[in-house]
Amino acid sequence: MSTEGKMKMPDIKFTKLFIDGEFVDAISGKTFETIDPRSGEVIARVAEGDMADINLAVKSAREAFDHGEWPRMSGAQRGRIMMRFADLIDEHTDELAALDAIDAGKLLSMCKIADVPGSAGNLRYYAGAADKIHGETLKMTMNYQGYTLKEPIGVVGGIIPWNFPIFMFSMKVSPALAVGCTIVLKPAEQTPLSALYCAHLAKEAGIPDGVLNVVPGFGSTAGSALASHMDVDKILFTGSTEVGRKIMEASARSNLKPLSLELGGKSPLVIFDDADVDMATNLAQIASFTNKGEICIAGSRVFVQEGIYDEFLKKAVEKAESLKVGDPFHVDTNQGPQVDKIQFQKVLSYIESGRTDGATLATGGSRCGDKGYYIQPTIFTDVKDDMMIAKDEIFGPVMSLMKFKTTEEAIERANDTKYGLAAGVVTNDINIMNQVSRSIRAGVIWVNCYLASGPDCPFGGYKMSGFGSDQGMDALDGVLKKKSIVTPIYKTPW
Ligand code: TXE
Repeated sequence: MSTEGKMKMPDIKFTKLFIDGEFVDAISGKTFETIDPRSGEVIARVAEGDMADINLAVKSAREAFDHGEWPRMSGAQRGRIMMRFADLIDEHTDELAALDAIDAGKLLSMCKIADVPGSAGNLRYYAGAADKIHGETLKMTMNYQGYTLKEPIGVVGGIIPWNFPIFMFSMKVSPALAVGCTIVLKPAEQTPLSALYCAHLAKEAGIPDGVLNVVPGFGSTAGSALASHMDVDKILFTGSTEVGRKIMEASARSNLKPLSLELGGKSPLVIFDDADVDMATNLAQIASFTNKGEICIAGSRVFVQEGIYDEFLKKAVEKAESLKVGDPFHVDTNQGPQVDKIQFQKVLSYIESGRTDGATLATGGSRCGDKGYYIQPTIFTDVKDDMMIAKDEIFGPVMSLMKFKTTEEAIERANDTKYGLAAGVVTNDINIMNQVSRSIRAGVIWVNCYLASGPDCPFGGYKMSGFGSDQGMDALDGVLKKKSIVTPIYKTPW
């Protein structure tokens, strides 16, 4: 792997918990390592929050919500501060992009053009909405009238994964800040660095102390303490279906806090005979290999109609083999390392299961090099719907290719999954387009594109992919509570 064109490595400035506007050590004094997936070496030691620190952070967020200025200032004022926060993120693009690249193995180039500006974009979108939150007037009966008031739900707990660290941070924090909630956010243990840097920028932007707290730590300690906390009014979670279930249990056992759960996926991409094969190949590559396949909306079940199957396979293999796997800081790299050793081994074991279950390896299938967590872009053919590689979320660069005959068959097989996060359809036939997009039970359907999104595009799963919504005005509703207020029209009869 060439080091030519390598970028300057980031300075690691923020490694402590951010509670009540200050960077502090964990009460236990413990720290944990965050690892560079290019080499397996330690980048930095980060303060390890657990239940005691979560308690402190929730106390601070509670105080800021119950008595502080943030929920009480006008939406326009909050919006102005959030705009400043967004500007600061833009100004620090190089540092933030490098932090996500080194912590998660993400392409530096993508972090610079997508993840970091997208995060500033999320803040700006909701900053613009902060002064446009209205209730309704209720006519009611002869003697009474009423109105609804949309109020911030309270203290929000955010628990986020490692595949889009800064972007997930902004996706959870932005709507909550806009409506006047206060927040305790637990970043993933693999990738705590950009969230801590953002906490520093939030303070610089003027977000009052206690409004945004960031507590790195492990899921079973810090995450679970947040999900079980009696003083947390809502959890916004993105992660595995398994942990989503644990968070529901924690809510049920504590204060029945409502949840928004954005969980796993195993999304289908359905390509019809009339598609332009080059375009379809590009879309399949984007769907399966973007962010090294570590993306919940990956379209890794690729169904191709029989008429173009052979041509598609040939081109898809050529394309996969042309991808350059290597240092994500290098400008020419297309795919970096998997986030950590656990993920790396998980992906390799799925590849092994594909082999033993009888699928045919068309390309890839092995690690790259002997250092770091790099895996070749991999394509399996002869995949049966009931094989593990076709059913489970692999979260790695593995495409399962399947042939189909009719539209009805494609729809049925595309829906034959416990998940329902996303889907893609590639065709020029408007009738097929309409039929397939209405028939697949998934939260977002891409027609002749894949992964295209924006802050105004609501996003949330069907089935075991969760419930609740990220992005769009729907995410605002998730952190608001609607209250009805009723008054007599005439003098009260009592
Ligand atoms: O996710 P976890 P992991 C899927 C993907 C991946 C698998 C495992 O298939 O291979 O999940 O990844 C916190 N109470 N996705 O293990 O465990 C944890 O600390 C409260 C899909 O990293 O779900 C982290 O902050 N919190 C996904 C967050 O939950 C807990 C993105 C996610 O971790 C907790 C990532 C607990 N008991 C993985 N246990 C997507 N939908 O995008 C863990 N956490």
